[in-house]
Amino acid sequence: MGSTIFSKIIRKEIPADLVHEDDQCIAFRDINPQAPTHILIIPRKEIRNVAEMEDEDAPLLGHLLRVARDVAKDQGLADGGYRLVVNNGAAAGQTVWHLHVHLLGGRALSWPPG
Ligand code: DGP
Repeated sequence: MGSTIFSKIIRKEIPADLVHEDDQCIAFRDINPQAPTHILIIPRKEIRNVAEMEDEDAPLLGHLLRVARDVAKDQGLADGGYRLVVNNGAAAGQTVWHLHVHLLGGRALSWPPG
């Protein structure tokens, strides 16, 4: 049994606005959006973050990027551009300890990030 809020979303114990679902991952809208489109892509497998992924997880993380590409296209972001963010660790702003890719788009995004 997973211990984070995202495990509860995966198990459908709490609701989320799902935009994609397959055997390896789900994608849903962030509850606190930082851009007009802000979607989280998360593996079903419980991996705390990139630092704690196993080498064998590399294809799974590649799958998350492939899904991010397809969701971005579905959301109409492919032409204008979008940003993918993976916060790793507290200093980077990670607050949920289940690996997730943020997909942000629909506005101009400045660089460098805060
Ligand atoms: P991070 O700071 O990188 O760990 O991002 C965690 C994100 O998760 C943050 O943007 C808010 C989002 N979030 C936290 N709890 C929930 C929830 O219950 N539902 C949804 N949809 N998003 C959540």
